[in-house]
Amino acid sequence: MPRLLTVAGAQLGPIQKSEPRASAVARMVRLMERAHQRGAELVVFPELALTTFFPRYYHADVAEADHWFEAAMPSNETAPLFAAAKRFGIGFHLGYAELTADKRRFNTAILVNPDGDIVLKYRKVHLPGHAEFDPKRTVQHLEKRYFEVGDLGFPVVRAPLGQLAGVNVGIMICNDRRWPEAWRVMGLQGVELVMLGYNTPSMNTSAAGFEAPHLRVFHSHLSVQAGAYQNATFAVAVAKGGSEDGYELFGHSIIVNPQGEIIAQAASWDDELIVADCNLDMCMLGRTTVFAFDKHRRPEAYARITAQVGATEPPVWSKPA
Ligand code: CDT
Repeated sequence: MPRLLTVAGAQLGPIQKSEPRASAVARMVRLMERAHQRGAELVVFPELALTTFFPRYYHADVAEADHWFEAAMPSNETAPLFAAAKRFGIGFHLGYAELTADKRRFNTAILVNPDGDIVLKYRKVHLPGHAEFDPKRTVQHLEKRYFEVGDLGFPVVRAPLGQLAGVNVGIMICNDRRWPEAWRVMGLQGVELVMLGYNTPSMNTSAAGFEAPHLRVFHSHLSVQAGAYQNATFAVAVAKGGSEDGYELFGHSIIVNPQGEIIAQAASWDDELIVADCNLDMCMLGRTTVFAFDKHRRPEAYARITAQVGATEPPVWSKPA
């Protein structure tokens, strides 16, 4: 019997600044119902799925942004998601801004099973953007202001999902997908399904230079497809899309197989489900051949990966005397 899991990516259209959480949650519950009708056993929602992508807004006092954060999970406002999971017998992945009891702030995502247990929690490690207001930018990207660097590493857990007794699942968030280190740390834990939510603007508005808009989607897909292939895992990469109060997010959610092929892709910038039957046995080909890590990896040659952060200049070549 193949190890089959039917997975849905639940892309969200824009969430305006004025849209209350209750409204976003109602949209998400509708997507869970439709996912269930289409046979999905797991629904993946985007990064910071309950609100607009608030790191574009500057608050001098960080605590003024706390209304964008969740101090409890579930809360009264998010409880309908947990109830829907139980009603439809479906697991879900949710990205949200987490405010801890001791006032620490993280960009977090969780995997919840149909019983309402939080099976896995991840806090974003690679925070893009900047910590201070940048007058040169047309849009701020203040993740470094509002969030601490995640302190949970890149955990993978073997958990029952759908009809399967155990699936190796991991979570990364948005910018993490661009970093091969994140994928490999999960690959080294035998991950079979990476869930990742993102909010990526269509334009790179950093003052550092022009980036052609069509390359933005290319780089996103390139990163997810390479990460999945090189670590022999499925990946579900789910976006918010469309214009949030005039700021465009590029959508293009995808599900990718362990060969790096896109097997489902969103075609709108609205609330949209993409669904794929994932045969997890497909992970075996890569991990027993080209990417049989135990046979082929050479960690003794990789010391720089953990010893060094920034790039250094190489030695200058000179002609032997
Ligand atoms: N949310 C998030 O991490 N967004 C970033 C934008 C960075 S611009 C290259 C991302 O990597 O998509």
